[in-house]
Amino acid sequence: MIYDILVYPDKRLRKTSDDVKEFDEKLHTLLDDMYETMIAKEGIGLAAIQIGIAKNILIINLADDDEIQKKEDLLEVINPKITHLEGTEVYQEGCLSVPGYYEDIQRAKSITVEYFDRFGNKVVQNLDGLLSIAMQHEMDHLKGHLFIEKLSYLKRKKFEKEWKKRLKSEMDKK
Ligand code: QAP
Ligand code: CO
Repeated sequence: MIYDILVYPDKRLRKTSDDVKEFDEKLHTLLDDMYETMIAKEGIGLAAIQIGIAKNILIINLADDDEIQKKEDLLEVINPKITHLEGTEVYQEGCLSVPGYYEDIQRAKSITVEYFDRFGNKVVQNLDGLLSIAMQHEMDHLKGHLFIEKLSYLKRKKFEKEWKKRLKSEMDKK
């Protein structure tokens, strides 16, 4: 099932998500639906809160060197915690909940993250490059945060002005 994606400034995106307690069939169906939704909307990452479900669940599926998004590379991440951050890196980010907007964002370059897979097995990973950026971006969603909150004051003001204009023109269309 393909869900609708919540779009900024939907207040539900600001909710803090809760830990998953049961690694059951219901969780597996939700993960499958999140994957189907992410692929349908042409995303590389999705947090459950973006479809209105306030659970600590996210998925990431980056393209490989041949620019193919392979399901075998899919990361299913439940109840993640960052235990180490190192360095800084700037990357031009986007978000399915802020469609059409992209801006440079600074984050840690590499991280150590601990989480559970769909079966409740614990996973510890050191991440670098785009995976590290994507994990930090998606984990922000679980705390109710969006990447636009990291913009400088002036860039945020410009964004808000453009976003309002766009929402208004979409209203006028209807
Ligand atoms: C998060 O982002 C991310 O504006 C995932 O019109 C960001 O999947 C991971 C998307 C930066 C790594 C680096 C955005 C699709 C998808 C749009 C996404 C759009 C259509 C964004
Ligand atoms: Co996002």
